[in-house]
Amino acid sequence: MSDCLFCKIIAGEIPCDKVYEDETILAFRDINPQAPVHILLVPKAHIASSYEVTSQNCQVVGHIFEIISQLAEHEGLHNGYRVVTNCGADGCQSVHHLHFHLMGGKKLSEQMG
Ligand code: DGP
Repeated sequence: MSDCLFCKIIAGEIPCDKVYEDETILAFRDINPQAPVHILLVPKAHIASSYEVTSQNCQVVGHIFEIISQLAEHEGLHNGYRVVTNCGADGCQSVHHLHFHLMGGKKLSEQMG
């Protein structure tokens, strides 16, 4: 998707603070961190949101969670963390490329909505 911000980051057209990359996913630090550790994990294939996750493409979501577990260990999130994906207008999704926020390093708010 030529007009997608995260596709441009994946293509290397826009720089990012990369923490993990393999053939199917990229993880990089959020430009506006909400916690001491705030990493975004994205599939390299353009999937607009969790609305578009299907039986055909859901394998990458499981892989993202496998890497979340590894990154949480690597980032020292031994006291817990939060994983969030925002979807659509009510979910306040601002970048329309599926991504998972990994946040931790402090006691997070109990408010979820
Ligand atoms: P969401 O609201 O769930 O769509 O989250 C989008 C996140 O993307 C938000 O936390 C800020 C982050 N973000 C937006 N633009 C950039 C960028 O150019 N670089 C990085 N690293 N993060 C970005």
